[in-house]
Amino acid sequence: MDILLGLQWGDEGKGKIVDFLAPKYDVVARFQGGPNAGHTLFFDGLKHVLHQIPSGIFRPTIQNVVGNGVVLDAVILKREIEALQKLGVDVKKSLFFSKKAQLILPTHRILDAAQEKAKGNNKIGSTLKGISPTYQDKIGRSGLRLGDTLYPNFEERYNTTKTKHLERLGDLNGNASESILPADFGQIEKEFFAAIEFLKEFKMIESEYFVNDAIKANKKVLAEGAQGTLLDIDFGSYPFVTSSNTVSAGACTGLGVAPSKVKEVFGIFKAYCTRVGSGPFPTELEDETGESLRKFGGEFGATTGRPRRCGWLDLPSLNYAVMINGVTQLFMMKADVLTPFDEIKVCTHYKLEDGTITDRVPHDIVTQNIEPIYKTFEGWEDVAEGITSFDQLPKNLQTYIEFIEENVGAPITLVSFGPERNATLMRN
Ligand code: 2SA
Ligand code: MG
Repeated sequence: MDILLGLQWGDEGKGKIVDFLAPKYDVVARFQGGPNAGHTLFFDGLKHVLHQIPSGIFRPTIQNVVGNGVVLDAVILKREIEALQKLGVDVKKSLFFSKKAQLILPTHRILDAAQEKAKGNNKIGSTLKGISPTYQDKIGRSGLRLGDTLYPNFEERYNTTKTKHLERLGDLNGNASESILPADFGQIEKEFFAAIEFLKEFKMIESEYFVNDAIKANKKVLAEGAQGTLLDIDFGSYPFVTSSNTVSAGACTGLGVAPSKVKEVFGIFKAYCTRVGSGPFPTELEDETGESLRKFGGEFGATTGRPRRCGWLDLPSLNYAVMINGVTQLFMMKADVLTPFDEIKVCTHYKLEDGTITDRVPHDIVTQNIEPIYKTFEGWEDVAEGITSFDQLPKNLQTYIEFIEENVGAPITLVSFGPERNATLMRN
């Protein structure tokens, strides 16, 4: 099994790369996250955003697995599936769900919003898709799983869970007298149960057996990460993180595949940085340069449409991500977005509040006021589409790439300089 994941705060371009690599794989599997993800694919002049469905879905020979580590919103999933069916994708044939995937209930979404509201100025900037409350129930051992929908007592279990959620909601808004549920909640529930019935027509499987059988049969499996390493529940800038393990180890627990079965770990990063939601971002540019990055890079949330915060590449955090994930190959995305700039900066070290200069990420990154130390590079001209070798890249871009490789200790084997499949250079 190979793993592909983001090394920054998500939105590195995983959707494009899975789609690009897909012909080499038989199985593409998601292992964590849920509808908070937005994986954007471009082809034939068409843009398509996937949220919960693996990015191999557009290739008819690939089996796409939603693993046990994922949290699923049935209503959003139904919509996603119907949109794909309209495009002629045979979803019923090629999509498989783990019976162990956790279900996002309508009250989880409402709880997410209430939790954020209760945090006030310290809100996480969640996507409000119910991710955190659903993982809380998973870890609290009271969640409902997709396989539970197959039993006659599902509705009863749903109602028990809902009652607990209403109590929590009451606590969160100080037991205010106004109703804690939206007026149309009855309709929302109806849609939820309709979506559950709809999903029963799809393949619900014991995905850990499915994936391990595939590996045993010498099929090639690609685990597709969502969000990014710096949003990992353990290693991200806690508490400004998502609620799952986004790192390579998460692929093992989120699919039931042993570490000894992992071969390549592909780490994707943008030639600069973006972050959506709250939390520390040492190289953030809150000026015209940041504005230009957002404009040239089209940096808006694929799920929520929120403008993304933008800044220069951050090597201490990239290094950290390479270490935690055991990255074997680096993929650099969006090199074309930097072409309008005469000067490009890269943060090589952090200066901490006490004056210490370090290339390591401090545990208290959330409370430290970090000053990035930059090295400046000259900009590069446009990259021609269809190039086939590293030498054909602009010289200054070659210098930039070589500098990153030297400082991060993993080879950059793929460079992407546009959204289309042919704006991609493989170096081996
Ligand atoms: P959540 O909803 O509980 O997972 O939010 C917690 C934090 O994780 C961030 N997060 C993301 N960051 C980047 N991209 C994500 N996916 C969408 C996209 C996001 C969007 O592809 O653009 O459309 O806004 C994603 N999902 C979660 C989130 O911003 C919080 O900081
Ligand atoms: Mg995204």
